[in-house]
Amino acid sequence: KEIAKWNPKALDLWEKFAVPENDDKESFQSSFVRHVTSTLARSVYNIDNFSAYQATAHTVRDRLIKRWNDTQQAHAEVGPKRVYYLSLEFLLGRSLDNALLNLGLKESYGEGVEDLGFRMEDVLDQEVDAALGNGGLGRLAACYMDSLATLDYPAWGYGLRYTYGIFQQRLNDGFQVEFPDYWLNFDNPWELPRLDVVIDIYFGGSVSKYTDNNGRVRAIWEGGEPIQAVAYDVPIPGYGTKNCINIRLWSSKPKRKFDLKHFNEGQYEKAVQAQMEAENITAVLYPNDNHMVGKELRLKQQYFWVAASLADIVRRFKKSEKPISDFPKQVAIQLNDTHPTLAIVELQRILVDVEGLEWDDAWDIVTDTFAFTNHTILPEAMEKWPVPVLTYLLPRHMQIIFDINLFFLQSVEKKYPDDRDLLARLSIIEESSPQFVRMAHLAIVGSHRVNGVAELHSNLIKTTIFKDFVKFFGQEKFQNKTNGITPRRWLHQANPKLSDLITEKLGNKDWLKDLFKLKQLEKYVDDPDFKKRWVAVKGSNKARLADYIKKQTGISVNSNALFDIQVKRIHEYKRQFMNILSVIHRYNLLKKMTPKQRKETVPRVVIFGGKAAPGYYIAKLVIKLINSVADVVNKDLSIEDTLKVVFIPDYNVSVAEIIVPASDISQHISTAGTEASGTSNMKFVLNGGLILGTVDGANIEIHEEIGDENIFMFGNLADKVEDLRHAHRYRNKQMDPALKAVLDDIESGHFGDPRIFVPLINTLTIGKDYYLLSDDFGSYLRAQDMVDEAYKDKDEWAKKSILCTARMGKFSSDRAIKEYAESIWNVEPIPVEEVREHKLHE
Ligand code: IMP
Ligand code: B1N
Repeated sequence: KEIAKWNPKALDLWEKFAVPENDDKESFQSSFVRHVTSTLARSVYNIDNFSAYQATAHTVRDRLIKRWNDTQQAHAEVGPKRVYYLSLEFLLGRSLDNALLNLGLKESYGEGVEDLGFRMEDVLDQEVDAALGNGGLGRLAACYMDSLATLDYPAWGYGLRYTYGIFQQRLNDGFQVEFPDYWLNFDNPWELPRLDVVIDIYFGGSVSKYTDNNGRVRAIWEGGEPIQAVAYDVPIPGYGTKNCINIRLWSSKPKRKFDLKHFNEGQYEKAVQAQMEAENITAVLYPNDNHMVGKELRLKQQYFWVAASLADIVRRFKKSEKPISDFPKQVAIQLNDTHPTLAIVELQRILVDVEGLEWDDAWDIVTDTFAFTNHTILPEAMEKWPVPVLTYLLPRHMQIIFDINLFFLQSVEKKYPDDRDLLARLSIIEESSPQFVRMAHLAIVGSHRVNGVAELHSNLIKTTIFKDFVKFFGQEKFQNKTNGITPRRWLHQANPKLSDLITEKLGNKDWLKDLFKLKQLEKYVDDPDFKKRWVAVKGSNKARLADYIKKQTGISVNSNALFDIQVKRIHEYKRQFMNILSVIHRYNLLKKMTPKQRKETVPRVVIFGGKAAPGYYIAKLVIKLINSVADVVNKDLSIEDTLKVVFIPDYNVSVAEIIVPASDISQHISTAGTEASGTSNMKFVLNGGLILGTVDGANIEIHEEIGDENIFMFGNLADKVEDLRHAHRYRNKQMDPALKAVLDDIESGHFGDPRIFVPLINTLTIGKDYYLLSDDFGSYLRAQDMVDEAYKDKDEWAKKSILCTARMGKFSSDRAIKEYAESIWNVEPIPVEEVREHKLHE
């Protein structure tokens, strides 16, 4: 508009030379060659698969940028309420295949790249994962961004641009070793550096009081040396829409490159020290899942990120020139766990100290703006920060937290006079020495909605960790939003053959935007031809995984065997230990069998994958035990290929895309009440794999949807867990004999030097068996037997597999996002195309 005022002809030129939207093969090839020669400065004589990937990626990037611009412009013109998803983790994985599919370019570009002498498969395989997350929580954020884009919501994600993502895992003698994930080694075509979008972030400094013109005492915080937050934008294209949303990732940078005084004195280390400290902030993702490690640098990451994000959000709001009281009408902020809780304090600080609002008016705006998702009830995952650390890093914020707590406790006191215990339990401050700030309490008090991530979990938080808050605030504040997954990546992209078969049967691709449409597949469960094709797709996915296993581990597996898969972060509560113990049990049975009996048993390939946090000693021992068992079992010719054990190294999103479509059975066997939801369970079932699982998290709702016959459930229920734990403490209970035999077997040295495994075995024997392996082992083995029996009837199994997929509609992240939008955020879709057409017709 500015340009048009100055030179009316300019707009025509802009239109004329706008990036072409031509999506045919030839346009792709012309762009590909241009990028090879200009962007990469290579030639036809000097191009390999990696350059082909880069040229293809840059071609797609051009299209993404156009959509990004159109979308952001449309939103700027309409000025809708926006939703901001604050997540310290975005586990995006690869982008090229996803963008090609979401933009509908896969076919034409595939042909285009083939003509040029490459295979799309090899090209796609060049990309390194963007692995800025640990596990479920980070991947959930990525699925939610896909759904927000696909459903045309005006949404932004905010996170950190870690220089190092989650470590790469390799195995050395069966032990996990970690290697840094320097994912930005080559240029990253999926980000748009906004080197001009820079925000100064302060730590430390001091707070002073002054009296303003109205005679009110106000606080002003003057921080120490600023550190710069630089924006990098990651475009997220929706499927079957031109909407393209944004994840803004902040990277830390020193404000001054080096200290001139030290530099001039020749003290070069000192001169660059500030620079290094500033760059450290976004250097590395903390590699812990469901576990808090109270490192100061982590707290600095959290504040750096929320302060930059809020400054950006407030700036964008102010462009609307609406009164500040309209803030919650324009802005919804979702807190992905407690990691961004300081955003609550930062907004209160901005409103009171900078905008000059009265405390109560500011606080109403704050609480109307924020909503908080809890993802775990494990005590070791609950974030709390020492008051002394907060006081010196963020003195003004600490004062504000004390004030928030004071006013909150006053309101509690008013409603429940003389209940000191209640006050202590609800307090944001833990009165220990030193004091701690309980971030979950702060998040609840500062939000208008709190939600869990599956029915059971949402009920549990209301009756356990947040019980007193429900009593005070009432039920309405506490909701459930069962997690979901995007069918675009987790079926269409990861399992192209199944996707094609479904599309052929249903007559169109509408199911990719309305997953309940899969229900129509039920019509075909007894159609022999369809069943045959369904089974063939599973077979080819298993063969693909078998190839991958051979390449990665050297182990040959029979793809006709039952593929039994447990892939997820290694954690005691997830009980991979119980799984490998049951494998030993199976192995011992197989050894005792006659050849005839062995012939009649179902051969199994038991597949494990997952990273252990580098400091999690017991979890690392589990990996070692799996590999030690694998070494013995896989070499043992006497069992005649009836059992193989595989640990796939470096499990990540792109490896998951190969593994998930290939399961017959996947295991989700957490102690009841410990896995908030789980999302890989949804991915496996969506791809026609059955579940062997406990009555926990989203397993329960999957069971409800797909029916009793199509899932294998076992184990004690969540409401029994506490009692069982107590029983352990007061009675030296008898261990399940099968379990005892297996432990004896390990201790006999059958799987290598048993001394290594002593601490692991002690968690069950002299430890308290906190995760109740002994209580569930018997029913686990019985459930395993039922799996074997059921697998013998191939036809029935095929039917179960189809019904699984057909009944997974509920678990689309589209459903989850619509629920958030309607009952928490109060935001509406903005169809970008309609806005643009409107504009053009004006
Ligand atoms: P921000 O909201 O200022 O961060 O801008 C994000 C993006 O939205 C910009 O890069 C533009 O693409 C778009 N945008 C922002 N303001 C306007 C506007 O006034 N008109 C059209 N597009 C805008
Ligand atoms: O969040 C997922 C759930 O499906 C899983 O059940 C749950 O375990 C997972 C601190 C976490 N909860 N808490 C974390 C991750 C990193 C960290 O530093 C906690 N991850 C989960 C999605 O709802």
